[in-house]
Amino acid sequence: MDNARIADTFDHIADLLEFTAANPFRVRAYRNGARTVRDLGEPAADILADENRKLTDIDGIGKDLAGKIAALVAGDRVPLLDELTAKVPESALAMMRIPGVGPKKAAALFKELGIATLDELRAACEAGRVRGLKGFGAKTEQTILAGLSLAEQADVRMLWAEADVEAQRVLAHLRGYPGVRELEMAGSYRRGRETVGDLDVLAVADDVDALMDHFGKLDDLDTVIGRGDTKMSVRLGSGVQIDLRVVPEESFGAALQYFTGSKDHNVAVRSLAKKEGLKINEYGVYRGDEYVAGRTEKDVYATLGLPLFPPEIREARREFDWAAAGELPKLIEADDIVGDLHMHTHATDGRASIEEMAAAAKKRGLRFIAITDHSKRVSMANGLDAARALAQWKEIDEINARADDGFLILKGIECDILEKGGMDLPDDVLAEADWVVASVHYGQNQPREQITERILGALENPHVSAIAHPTGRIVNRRKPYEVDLEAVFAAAKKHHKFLELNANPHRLDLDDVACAAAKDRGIPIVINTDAHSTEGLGVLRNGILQARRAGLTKQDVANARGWTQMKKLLGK
Ligand code: DGT
Ligand code: CA
Ligand code: CA
Ligand code: ZN
Repeated sequence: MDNARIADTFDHIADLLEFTAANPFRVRAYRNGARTVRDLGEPAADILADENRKLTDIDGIGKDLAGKIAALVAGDRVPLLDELTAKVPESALAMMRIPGVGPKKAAALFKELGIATLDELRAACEAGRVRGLKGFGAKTEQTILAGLSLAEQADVRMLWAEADVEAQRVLAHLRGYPGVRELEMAGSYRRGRETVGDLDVLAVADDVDALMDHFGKLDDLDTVIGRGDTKMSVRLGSGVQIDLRVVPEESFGAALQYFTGSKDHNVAVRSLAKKEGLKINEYGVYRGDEYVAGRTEKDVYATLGLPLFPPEIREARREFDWAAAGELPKLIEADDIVGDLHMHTHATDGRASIEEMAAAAKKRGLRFIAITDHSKRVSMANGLDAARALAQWKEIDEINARADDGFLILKGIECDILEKGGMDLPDDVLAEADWVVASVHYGQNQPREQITERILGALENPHVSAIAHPTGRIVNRRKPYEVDLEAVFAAAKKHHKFLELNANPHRLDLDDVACAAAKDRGIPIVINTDAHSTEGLGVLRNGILQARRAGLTKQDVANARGWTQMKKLLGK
């Protein structure tokens, strides 16, 4: 079992423990364990296999967790997990992922109303039966109903980043068969959508049957859903479905174009073909019965006078207008990014020191970073008060003074926007920072006017540089808070502020549509990782995909510039 799955298992155990009202310290031990394993940076199995090393040498891994990791790696059962699973129905667990429910409320719903499925929960809320429970009200019922649709969707769509792990594994496995001549992942995965329903892989092979046999030998294969002459579908243990299609060489480009989608994009392509007297399908482009193209995607689009659209913009939004005008944007790439302006250190809830974060960022090719630990309102994360923030910035000055490599660390902070409005730290403190990202972490259920006012207030503050994760949404888990984005755009524009595209695959906030809208209004986007560890810097690619889906170019992204240029944009 790999680190990600071990971490998921620990999170799952923590969920179950919470549901059964276990000791909170025990719950936290599993949560921390999950995080540690997820960020390990090398397979836990490798450490276990090395007789000179011990898992218990790692911070946060005690004897108990180490034993469970060993069991999971060996494929053994974990008795605690079996015990807990027997006590809590899986469907009841799904309830606690609904925003506003949580483990305690889920347990109450289960024990007192006998609600064990999302369907039953919806019915109970609609019938007004839930508001009678202690700790629940009519408002809770509404929140639950709103969250239910998200929870239901989360059951069927995985995050792109999760799909990526499986996609890379499947591609590597298929490449292991020597008779593969072409291999490409298509579908929503290739388009970089934030969530992916299933994986669609295309291949050209010397021997279709042999390739399918090989596909059937994938590690962690759960079921073969179906197998025909050209298509085979399987489900993995992780629940992911994969459709493999093996096509003739002369159809590969046409198939790749077709199965990359999106469906709406393809509908538009087909109607353009029709106007040209051509027919297009997954086998090729045809004039009557005559095959005219299909070997590559480029050929396919070229027969229609269209450019090779980057997959990320194939959503039937603006790509055809851009093509008609000959103005396809040159989309931003990861290498264009030179600074990362949102990350945490172990002063708050991060795991590494300032210098470790800087060294890791430098290794990734960045020229500058901002350290933005939490402010004191986020007490759970040991947020910084004025004195600690000032001390940290003094330390940063010293580190910068010692450095001889031109790498710059900005004195930053992720300052909370208080529930009642206003910033969590006084202006004279914020004035000492180079860079301030302002965040709404609390009071996310406030009415639209109130949340909007809070954010507008932050944008008016002369020391604030950007709004972090501006809508607060968590993909598949939590809807955006109510906010008037148009008003936020207008204020950001007026005060020369940036809006963040938070690259964490769970956030991706602003999303592609909102980023495109911000671009239209001339507001620079800053793509940040919000890393809590050195590995966390790697999520930049998720942000880049989302930015590309928004049609952003290097010019639209603030941190594709050096810090001097960024300051100019901020009017400093
Ligand atoms: P997903 O899996 O729900 O995240 O989204 P996709 O886009 O990967 O959709 P999927 O797996 O159902 O099909 C892959 C691509 O195949 C899709 O993006 C476009 C193409 N496709 C599938 N069915 C149709 C169809 O009925 N008409 C057209 N024009 N294209 C289709
Ligand atoms: Ca798909
Ligand atoms: Ca599919
Ligand atoms: Zn943060």
